[in-house]
Amino acid sequence: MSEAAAPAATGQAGAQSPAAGAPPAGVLRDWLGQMLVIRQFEAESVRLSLAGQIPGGIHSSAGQEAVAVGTAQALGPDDVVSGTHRSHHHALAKGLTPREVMAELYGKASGCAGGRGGSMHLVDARRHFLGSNGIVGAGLGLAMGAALAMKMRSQQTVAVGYFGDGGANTGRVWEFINLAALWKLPLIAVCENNLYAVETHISQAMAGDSVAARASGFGLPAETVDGQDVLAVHDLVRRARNRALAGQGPTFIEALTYRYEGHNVGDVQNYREKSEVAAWLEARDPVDRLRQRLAGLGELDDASFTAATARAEEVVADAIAYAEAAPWPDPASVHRAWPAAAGRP
Ligand SMILES: Cc1ncc(C[n+]2csc(CCOP(=O)(O)OP(=O)(O)O)c2C)c(N)n1
Ligand SMILES: [Mg+2]
Repeated sequence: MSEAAAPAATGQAGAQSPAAGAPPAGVLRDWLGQMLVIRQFEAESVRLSLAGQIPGGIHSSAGQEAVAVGTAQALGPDDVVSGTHRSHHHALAKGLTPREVMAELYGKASGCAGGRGGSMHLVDARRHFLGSNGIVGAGLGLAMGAALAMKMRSQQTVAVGYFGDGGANTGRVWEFINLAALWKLPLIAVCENNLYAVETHISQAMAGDSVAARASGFGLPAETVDGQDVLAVHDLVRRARNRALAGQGPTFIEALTYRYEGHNVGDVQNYREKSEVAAWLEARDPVDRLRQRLAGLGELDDASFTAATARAEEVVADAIAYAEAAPWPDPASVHRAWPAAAGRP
């Protein structure tokens, strides 16, 4: 399998000089801030769901922040992103505001989908976020369709389609990969391999050496990346985007990552040991690793990290206050399929 259950420490603690071509410290501090906002957003969305404030299902992305931020930061503003059922991090990293996303979780009119969708139907056409998606593996097909449109229109843009290790065990994912490779579409397929599909560990569900190895049979570049290392993700997506813009077609990325919460709110998690979660937090946490990298460069002290954490808490508290005060959708508008708030592609 792609990854043993017990993680090896691969952090960059103690690094003393910036890697060649690495973004400047100010940029990395911004990425850290984004990851802290996502982490806090997820903690609060789980808390509010348990408290009955948020209707519908919530799938926390805590632990997977570096995949979303590293990917989004390698994209241009007109590049398209298509998500999964676990997509708060994808949406926030693509530029949807915590206010818009939190209001959508609450079902309020000022949510990014006008309160019609909730967590699994986040959408923002103006920011080219095609949406979270409750159908496992399907979001990649939307990204593939967007990539086909881009190619037909000779646009200098790419489409990113996310899916999970569970999605990689569905036939549709490989139908999309097959056509994207055949037609050399500007698609970046990002598999977030967090080791679990609901309660099933990947070792019980997936044949072969890795998801990337499976993908390479379709004749496209397929790489595995440490999804807890935001710089590694960013570098790989940047290269994939350059390939796509040069007309060289799609790239397949398997990002090795981990979810700290259960599959969804309410999951009692009797299929894994608490020690496994603790080991990932201890050795591979993406927030901590970026913090350690910046600290090793002399670019982040403890007080600055504490201040960044406090800022993230403020941003999310403001989003919750905004969502709670926001109006409900007008029942008279229920016949409209696409609320104005979501924009039109
Ligand atoms: C087509 C389809 N089959 C089954 C489900 C039920 N389901 C929801 S999430 C999930 C597992 C997804 O696992 P993975 O793709 O690894 O994503 P993760 O939850 O780990 O982010 C399943 C089977 C679904 N939503 N859609
Ligand atoms: Mg999974």
